[in-house]
Amino acid sequence: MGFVDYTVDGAVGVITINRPQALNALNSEVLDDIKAAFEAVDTQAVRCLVLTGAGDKSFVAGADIGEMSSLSKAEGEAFGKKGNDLFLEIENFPIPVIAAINGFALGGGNEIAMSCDFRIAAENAVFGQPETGLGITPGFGGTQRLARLIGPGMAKQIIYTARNIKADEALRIGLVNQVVPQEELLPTAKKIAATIAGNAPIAVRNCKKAINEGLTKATMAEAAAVEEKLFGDCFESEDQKEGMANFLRKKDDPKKVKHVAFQNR
Ligand code: CO8
Repeated sequence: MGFVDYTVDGAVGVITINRPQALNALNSEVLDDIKAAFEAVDTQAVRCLVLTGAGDKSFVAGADIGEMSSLSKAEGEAFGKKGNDLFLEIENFPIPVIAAINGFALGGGNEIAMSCDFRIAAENAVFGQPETGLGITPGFGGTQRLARLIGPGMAKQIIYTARNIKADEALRIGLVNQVVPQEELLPTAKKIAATIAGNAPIAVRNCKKAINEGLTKATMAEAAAVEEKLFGDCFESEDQKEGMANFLRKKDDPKKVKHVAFQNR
């Protein structure tokens, strides 16, 4: 895929948006390549993904302003839908996706990061929704995901002012989970991904579904029902049987404790 690289290390996959000459800005072709990369992931063998940008300056500096500059109303709506459809696919991707933010995450860059399960940032990361300064609204989910992540008041201030924020502020307001030096970014994200990949894959997937689907429900009772169903489903898995048997063996005889190599079934 032209603008995207994909590598696999054990059960962890790394998808790298690779258009550094334009700070990894998202044009239609890049969006198509990201979509193809996600669709090519073997979600049985790979249990967690890291999404990052090529180079040490930019994660993604937004949607491609050159491509957007001459769009008609209908074309603008279609371009927004193309991004939104892809970012929904990422948000609902069956295995977790961690954004490793290695620099600018502006506009569509912040929006693709927010469609991931959580975000780890390098110290040089810069976040923002510059759209109102360009005469548009955030169009790849920014008005929706930013408000849900950091609360409507903080999201409105960031979006209306089009002000960029640095990594420390992003950490303080809950946009990212952790900030690390640039050289530690990928190793940190991959280490977290490997920890996730070591846990029971069906349980991890069901946790992702339970949190995502539960948040769409209007009442806690409806959300709890989502959790109950996914919790119940785990009891059909071999991994639940082995995971719990391992704990019980350990109670009988601590020497019987072993690392559970979950089988994803
Ligand atoms: N689109 C296209 N090209 C870009 C973009 C971009 N978003 N960002 C950077 N580039 C290009 C530059 O044009 C430049 O190319 P060239 O070398 O050919 O001139 C190259 O990348 C390097 O950039 P700079 O020389 O500008 O690098 P600086 O270090 O001086 O500045 C910045 C870095 C501050 C990140 C600066 O490039 C910048 O402000 N970029 C634009 C950031 C931005 O406004 N992003 C938001 C775009 S809007 C958006 O994402 C909306 C999403 C929803 C769309 C919905 C559709 C309807």
